[in-house]
Amino acid sequence: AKEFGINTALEALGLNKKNEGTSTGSKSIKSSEFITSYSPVDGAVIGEVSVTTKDAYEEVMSAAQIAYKEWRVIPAPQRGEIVRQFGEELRRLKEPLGKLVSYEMGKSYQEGLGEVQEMIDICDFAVGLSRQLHGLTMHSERPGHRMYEQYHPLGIVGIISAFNFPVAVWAWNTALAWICGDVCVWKPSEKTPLCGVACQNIIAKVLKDNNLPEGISCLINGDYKVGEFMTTDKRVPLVSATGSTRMGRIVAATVGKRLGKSLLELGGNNAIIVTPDADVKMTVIGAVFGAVGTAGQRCTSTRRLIVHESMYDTVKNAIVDAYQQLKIGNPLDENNHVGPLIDTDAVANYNKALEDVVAQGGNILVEGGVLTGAGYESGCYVKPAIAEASNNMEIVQHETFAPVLYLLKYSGEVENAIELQNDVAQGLSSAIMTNNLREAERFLSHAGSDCGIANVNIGTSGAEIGGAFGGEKDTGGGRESGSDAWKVYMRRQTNTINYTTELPLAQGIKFDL
Ligand code: UN1
Repeated sequence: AKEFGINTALEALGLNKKNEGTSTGSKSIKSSEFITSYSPVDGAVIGEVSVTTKDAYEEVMSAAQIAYKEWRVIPAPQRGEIVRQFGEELRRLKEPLGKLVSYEMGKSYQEGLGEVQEMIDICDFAVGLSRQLHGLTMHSERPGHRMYEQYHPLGIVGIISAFNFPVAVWAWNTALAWICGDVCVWKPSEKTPLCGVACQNIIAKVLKDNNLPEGISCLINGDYKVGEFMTTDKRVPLVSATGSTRMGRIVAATVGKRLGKSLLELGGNNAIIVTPDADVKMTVIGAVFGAVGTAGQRCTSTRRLIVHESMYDTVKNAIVDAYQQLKIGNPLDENNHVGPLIDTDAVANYNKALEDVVAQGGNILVEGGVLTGAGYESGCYVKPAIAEASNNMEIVQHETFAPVLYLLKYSGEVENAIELQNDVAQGLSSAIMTNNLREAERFLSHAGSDCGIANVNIGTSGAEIGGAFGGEKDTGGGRESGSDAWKVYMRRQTNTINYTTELPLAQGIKFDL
């Protein structure tokens, strides 16, 4: 790691061997239990982050409650100015933060930088949005009455994020929530806690430079038990959670029980449909990046390739050829395409998927396997694999967070492919490769893809921040990031004002005194 400048990056981000994982901004709350962060790149210990105790959590909540009262009355464009400064700091620290993401999570340095770029982009988006938190005006049915709606902040927003996007997903949530007038408490994944501390250090400096109170951005750390502090807490009106469908069901039930709101961003089982009119070269680039990028650990990763029988052999051969070119190794070395999985549990899931697909009748086209020897000491490097399978196999229905791609065949019309693509529990991302306008439009129509994201001649991963991001069914239904996703971070109020000296009732009801 030294030769890739990791120590310099850690220093630039204010990280030490031991770091407090509970913070209200510039103030940290001490605790004696620590999580150790190991790099999947080389297995080395990067540092330790302390776990938030219940008492420390209470301190965080007090600070957040006080901060909210101050923050919510600062005009939104001025809150936008704070987010603008945060974006500037991210520009300044893009390289060290991108490097830390790559080293702690294992994605390629290019993708680490891409993640920080998503943070910068959402900040820019939020700054503009801070002057556009529009409500509608309506025409009242009563004379001399005015009716309109406005959006007010919600309060404390809890953010639970996953290891695979250890910094960007927090930024999508928090940048919008801040301009909306909310304060945020973030629990990063216990697998990438240093990314959390690094981000908190960056925003803490901005808040301090602007003399803002402690509590606008808070950090807590630990496993699901620390997450439960927030999901069960009535003081947290919105919990935004990214992770597995299993986790999302628990969060939704717990938050729902107290009638809180949850924003869920859960698993995907994303497919690319390849029709007879597809451009094969584009298909290969989109599918390979989608399947092996981030070592198959994006919720938007391509898991299934649904290929028309007339194209099947051509596409199969081209993809298998492309897999032979893949270089697997240290993700900080820009010559490599594929880095490690997050940990050895993920490697076990990968192995299990490859066993299962064979047991369920699949045919391995590109052999998988765990790499050993020099450069692979962490035990987390695996070979991206491809299996011919059918959609109804249990393993194909399941999201395995690893670079395993299933090749499926369809015949006849594009509707048959759409049916296969929709026939899974998840509904996040989908794509079609075609130069045929009719096929593309059928895929995008009411009767087309049932996913939150549907792309034409682009793969399933790598969405821009400007659109609403999220999906249906087992993906949880939440939308984050662009478009009007900001509305979930606010409460809507309908206002009717009578400027006459009469008091007519709605619906023409007569009530004379
Ligand atoms: C995720 O995997 O949780 O669309 C988020 C993409 C990225 C975000 C993925 N912009 O692949």
